[in-house]
Amino acid sequence: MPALRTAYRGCPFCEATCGLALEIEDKTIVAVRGDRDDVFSRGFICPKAHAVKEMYHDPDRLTEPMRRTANGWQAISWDAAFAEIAERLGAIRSAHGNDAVGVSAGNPFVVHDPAFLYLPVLAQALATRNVFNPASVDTLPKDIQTGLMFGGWLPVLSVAIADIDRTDYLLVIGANPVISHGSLMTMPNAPGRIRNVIKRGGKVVVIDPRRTETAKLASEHHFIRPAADAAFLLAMVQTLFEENLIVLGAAAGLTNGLDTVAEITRDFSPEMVADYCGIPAPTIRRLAREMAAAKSAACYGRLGTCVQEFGTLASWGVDLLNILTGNLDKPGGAMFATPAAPYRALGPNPPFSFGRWTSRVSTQPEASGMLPVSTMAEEILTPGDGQIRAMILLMTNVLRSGVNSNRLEQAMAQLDFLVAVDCYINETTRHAHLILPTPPAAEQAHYDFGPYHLSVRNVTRWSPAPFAPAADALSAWQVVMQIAAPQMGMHGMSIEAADNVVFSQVAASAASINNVAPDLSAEEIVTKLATSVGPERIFDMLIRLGPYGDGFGRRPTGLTLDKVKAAEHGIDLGPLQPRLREVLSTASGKIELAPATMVRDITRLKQRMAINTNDLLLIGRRILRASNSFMHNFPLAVKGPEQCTLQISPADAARLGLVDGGAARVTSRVGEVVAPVEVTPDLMPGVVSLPHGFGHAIEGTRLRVANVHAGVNTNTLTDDKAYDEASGTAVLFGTPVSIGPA
Ligand SMILES: Nc1nc2c(c(=O)[nH]1)N[C@H]1C(S)=C(S)[C@@H](COP(=O)(O)OP(=O)(O)OC[C@H]3O[C@@H](n4cnc5c(=O)[nH]c(N)nc54)[C@H](O)[C@@H]3O)O[C@H]1N2
Ligand SMILES: Nc1nc2c(c(=O)[nH]1)N[C@H]1C(S)=C(S)[C@@H](COP(=O)(O)OP(=O)(O)OC[C@H]3O[C@@H](n4cnc5c(=O)[nH]c(N)nc54)[C@H](O)[C@@H]3O)O[C@H]1N2
Ligand code: SF4
Ligand SMILES: [Mo]
Repeated sequence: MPALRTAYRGCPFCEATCGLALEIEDKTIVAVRGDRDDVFSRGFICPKAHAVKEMYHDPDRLTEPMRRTANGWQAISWDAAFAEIAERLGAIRSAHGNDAVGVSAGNPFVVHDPAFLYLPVLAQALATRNVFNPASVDTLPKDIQTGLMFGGWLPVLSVAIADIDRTDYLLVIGANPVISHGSLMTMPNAPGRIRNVIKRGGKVVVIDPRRTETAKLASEHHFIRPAADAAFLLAMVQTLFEENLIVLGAAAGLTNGLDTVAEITRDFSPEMVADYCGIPAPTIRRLAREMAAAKSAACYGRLGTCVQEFGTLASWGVDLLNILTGNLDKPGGAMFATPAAPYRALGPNPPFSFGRWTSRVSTQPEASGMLPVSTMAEEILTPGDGQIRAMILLMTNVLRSGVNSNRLEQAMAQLDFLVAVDCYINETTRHAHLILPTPPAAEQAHYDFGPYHLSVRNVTRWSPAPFAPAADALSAWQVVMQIAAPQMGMHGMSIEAADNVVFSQVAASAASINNVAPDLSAEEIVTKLATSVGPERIFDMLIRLGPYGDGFGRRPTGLTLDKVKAAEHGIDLGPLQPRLREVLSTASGKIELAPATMVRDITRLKQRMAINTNDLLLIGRRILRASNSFMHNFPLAVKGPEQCTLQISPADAARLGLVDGGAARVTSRVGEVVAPVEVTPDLMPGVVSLPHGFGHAIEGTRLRVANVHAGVNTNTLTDDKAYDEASGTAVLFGTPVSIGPA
């Protein structure tokens, strides 16, 4: 009889960090359950957790490097693949300069895989400005807003989080955590936590153009016109000023620019914005008064306030409300997590970098060293100095996730050299010259580094690998190091040796800030961590240097990675703690309430409000059982009724001659799709919704399950010329479309 065992591991498939208990029989995962003893998730999981099993056993998943040849895909050795990459990248860089090679990291690379720690190594090795990552798809407005208001070099990891477990009033705008399970807000069991706010006697209000699954659990929901959030939130702030409801709380004495905010919001009274938003003025006033009167309150905005025409202004509005109702840094308000392995222990905290350079073609600003993904296609397609001629894709299916995918497809097909670190031959990787597969979550250890910076409770947990990977398998960080090392002049060095060089620099940077003890040297860090390697060594260092850490022996009862590993269900480090003064790192030492970027962008908002069109607007929708594009090859994720439908309100359907179950032709400035119609009162009139990540069943992929549940690709419709101009973020929600029966 094969041995039965239970392996505990965090679920890697979103930011919620749920603990899993995998039932394993020999080499087979027989069941995926929630770990009831997990200190944070307490047994909760969502259907995506089963993807650990489905992916591990997926016969379409690649396990060895593949090379595209005239006769199809051929397996090649890792050595041959790395030799070809070193040579081709070297040649392209010497002929065309460093910016000729671009790097784009996808969602799994930064969420599931510890290799994200090595993205800066690769970017530095290539010395390219053309670096894209998921934050440059979905987070830039929040990142830039947080950076400009609070400072710090990696603001995406210092976002103020709604303290949902203690709040009396939660305003959710443009997020659907009941399906997404939260983003920039780490909270296992989002549905339970939302219900608990109401059970405690609190209130949850949802503002969304769709009556979402979250809206259905909430106390109250209001439809809003897509991209009207900035105007709506500024009108709430205007009410606070007009009715003398401003309280600064923990931010008192720590703000600049309050008068500017007062002046700007004068032009955004509820009466002035009501028509544009689709929310009556008395409702806007009431919500502002309620939020001000609540014992504690927090406003939480996510994708709906980011991937839209006024993402930076909307993100600004979210935190203005949190600050000006006195809820910043207050239990039950908007607080900052205190992670066990803080990014700030990596070294000095340079100022937030924004607009140090701009993209070559459409001059979009850099933020924290990355460029908006909206610029990728034009940077590849537009000839001239600095044109991208080679790309390294790190777990991203950009031809399904990127804006205006037909244009991106043209771009990918034209590259001189395309390398994909990926384990599928999908819509994007089929264009690659080389595909380098790395082990799935079931064969990989992990630490939820990013999510714990954004967590509603301070916790820590190590995820060991349930299975050992094959002897010749390489983890993504090793693949990244093998690509980077020759470009840094480290030819022929072993991965371990190259990693030692990198780590000695990391340790020197960390030691330079003396956050534990002045006598802690880089040598001591390197010596004490000499037996480990890779991401694990960096996590160990950060934990030991972090606020709960052992300080490399100086605080003997403190945490080390070994202690974290020993607690297989995680360690609870308690509720969020006030820490505004520690987090705040602007040049002035104050919260900048009115950064110039936002003040300038107000003119554009006013112009848009003046020419408000009645276009039909397309927004997105996430599906419960799959993450973005890559789970559609798992039978559990796609079984049942068609999920990729065009949702439309009964009024619009009648007006346009569409019937439920029929087909609609949807056309935008850049493309067209034909999608099945789902008529539902859950959509605001004037708004339609399609999920993203679909549109499979094309020639040349190896996705046998996805291809029979193909759906349509909504990013055929999204427009790469539509930006949130303050951040360069592509508009994914709010694309004008025309629709008719097909
Ligand atoms: N219209 C519209 N477009 C959107 C969105 C939207 O809401 N609407 N959402 C956007 C958002 S928020 C994001 S983050 C992006 C996400 O877009 P992407 O970052 O492109 O994510 P996926 O589409 O899931 O593609 C993940 C890729 O990683 C590979 N992969 C997955 N797991 C592993 C693994 O363990 N190992 C290896 N080697 N490879 C793996 C998969 O094969 C796939 O190619 O999409 C964006 N696009
Ligand atoms: N099941 C599942 N979970 C996921 C993912 C997935 O694909 N599937 N993807 C993961 C990723 S990569 C991310 S980034 C997170 C995203 O997490 P969320 O942001 O919570 O996810 P969305 O469902 O995109 O929620 C955005 C909401 O904004 C609404 N919206 C659209 N336009 C507007 C607008 O102009 N204003 C307002 N107020 N609302 C608007 C949409 O109707 C939607 O309800 O989810 C993660 N979790
Ligand atoms: S909510 Fe996120 S972390 Fe939890 S089981 Fe689902 S996908 Fe995994
Ligand atoms: Mo995302």
